[in-house]
Amino acid sequence: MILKMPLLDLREEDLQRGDLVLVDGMPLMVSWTETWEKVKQFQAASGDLLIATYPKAGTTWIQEIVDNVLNADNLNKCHRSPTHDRMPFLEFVLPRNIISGVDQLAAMKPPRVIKTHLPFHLVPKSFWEKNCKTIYVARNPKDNLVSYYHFSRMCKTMPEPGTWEQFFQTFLSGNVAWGSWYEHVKGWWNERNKQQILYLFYEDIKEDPGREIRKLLKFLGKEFLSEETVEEIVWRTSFDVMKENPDANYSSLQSIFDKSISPFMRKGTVGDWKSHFTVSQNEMFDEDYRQKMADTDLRFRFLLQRRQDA
Ligand code: PPS
Repeated sequence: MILKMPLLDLREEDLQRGDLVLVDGMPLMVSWTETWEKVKQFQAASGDLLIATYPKAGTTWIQEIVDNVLNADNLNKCHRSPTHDRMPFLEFVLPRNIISGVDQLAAMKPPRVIKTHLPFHLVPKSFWEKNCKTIYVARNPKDNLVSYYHFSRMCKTMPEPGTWEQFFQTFLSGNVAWGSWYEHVKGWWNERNKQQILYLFYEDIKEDPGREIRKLLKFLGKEFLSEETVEEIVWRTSFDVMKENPDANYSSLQSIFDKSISPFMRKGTVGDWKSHFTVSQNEMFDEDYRQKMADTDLRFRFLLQRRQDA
């Protein structure tokens, strides 16, 4: 059963930008902490699939790809409901506690596909006790930052981002919802070989979605999908097609998102940071990146060589 979000029940006064508070050391919107104990106690079931990302790293894209892969026998099933109802967001809380991710998941028969932005160390332990598979997508931090900035401007329940320069500094300090990008991507990277984690990169999917979908098929034990079906999934989950798909473009959250400020499906490219970063911001960022990434072999691509189909 799918427990749909009753979005029409939302009042404008419910949509206040929340301040951040620390939950187990991670900054989160204060209203989202109401279900935090339930999130921690969440019981994953064997076969549940976790999709984990830092915010704005390509979550919705990989969710749509995964749903297409799991419903490859009848791709129309991907239109059964919008993303947030098909694949609930574990730690999500609507204002006034109208519904939460844990409520939605409780009403859903396993195996479920579950979205989270939690850093590895805060993921409920039951996922690892039940040996659940996780797909993690990471995106280069410059584009991730830009996307996070525009999202914070248009999403009425995110903390106020301030100016571009202010948000740039806030992102570097890690005092954004779900915490530091650096800790997130490194935390998951360090665990990737200890649990069943497929670690993917936004830039790789952009460069060659068919290749990355085949990695996913192998991980999920579905290598038998035909080349033709993979090509169809690539097409169905391309930026332009998803942008027009009301079940995948978050148009159903129009009461929370102000698309006159920025659309959810904004640009979907690699390298948009170049049109935002000043020269001095870029130098500062590179130095900070160099220091914070000195203790890892995790590497990112900030630009793609090949022409993009964006
Ligand atoms: S969220 O709110 O954290 O779940 O957002 P998330 O889905 O992680 O990230 C949104 C960004 O992903 C881009 N996007 C895509 N890029 C390429 N192809 C496809 N199909 C696609 N779907 C979503 C979306 O445009 C956001 O990035 P920006 O850079 O802002 O455009």
